[in-house]
Amino acid sequence: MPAMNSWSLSDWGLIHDAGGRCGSFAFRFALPRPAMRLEIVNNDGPRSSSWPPPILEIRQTPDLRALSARNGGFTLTEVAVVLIIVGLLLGGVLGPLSAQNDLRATNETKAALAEIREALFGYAAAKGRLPCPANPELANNDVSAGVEGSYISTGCANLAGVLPWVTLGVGETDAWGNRFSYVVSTKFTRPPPLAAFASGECTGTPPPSLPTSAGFALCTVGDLSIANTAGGVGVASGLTVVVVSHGKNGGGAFLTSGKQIPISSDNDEIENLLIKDSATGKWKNAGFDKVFIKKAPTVSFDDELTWISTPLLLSRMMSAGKLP
Ligand SMILES: [Ca+2]
Ligand SMILES: [Ca+2]
Repeated sequence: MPAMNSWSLSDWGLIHDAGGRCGSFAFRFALPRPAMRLEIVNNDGPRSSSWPPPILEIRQTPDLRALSARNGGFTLTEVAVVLIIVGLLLGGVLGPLSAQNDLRATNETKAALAEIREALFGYAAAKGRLPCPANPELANNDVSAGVEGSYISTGCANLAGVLPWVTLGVGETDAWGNRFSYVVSTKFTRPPPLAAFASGECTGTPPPSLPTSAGFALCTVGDLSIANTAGGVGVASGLTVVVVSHGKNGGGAFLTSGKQIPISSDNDEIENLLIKDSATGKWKNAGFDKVFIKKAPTVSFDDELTWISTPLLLSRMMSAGKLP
């Protein structure tokens, strides 16, 4: 019989019994594997007078069943069982794989945030100030994308935007491809030497001397804070800078195109994103302005944050010899 590459009618005629007598009338089909040949048998035998003959049985002949077994052919029941097992295995494997991918992305983002924090310490030690946010709406093929915004003697023109990744020399995005939102406390963005304290800053008699190597003094305090939920308990206050990854859901994050992903409906996530102030046209922190939420992930909250407290920054500046 010629090799069969597809379903085809390979033979038809009479099937003889062991004694060589005519048995039944049959059509024989060859499947891609010879071992899986089927016969459609008319048990009425060759004497059948009707055409097409009544098909009474679809079967594999005994010798073909044996051949099928030797060649590893499968019955429908066996195939069904294998498919069920494969389905169970895939479900059991893909679920944990997805969870592992999420965990790896979260850990990569946490590591990126830790690196950003160190870069901010280094920048402050070198420049005597923290960098201004970058314009979040610039696509990353714009020469100004990722570069810190403008500032004057009193600090940054804009206090909220995205991390100035080019200025800091760190990665532009988190593990999900979204930019980090970045909000900084005004007083810590002033360039040294400081010309004058702000109103209410560093009061005392006699007034402290103005720092010459930093834009802030040991008595300067940041104005950003962290809570455990919107309107909830404070976690940290007097912060100089907050950096936010908007997590896997990316709600409110800026893409590398400069477009903002639609905001999440989670009230705690809303606290962490940026909105444009219609009055000033500047970006600012949404919800309670300058208050951010840090808490364990939930179904709708997956933001990752890092921040720098005032005492910690002052300590690093003293170690760097920038503050007395
Ligand atoms: Ca989020
Ligand atoms: Ca807020």
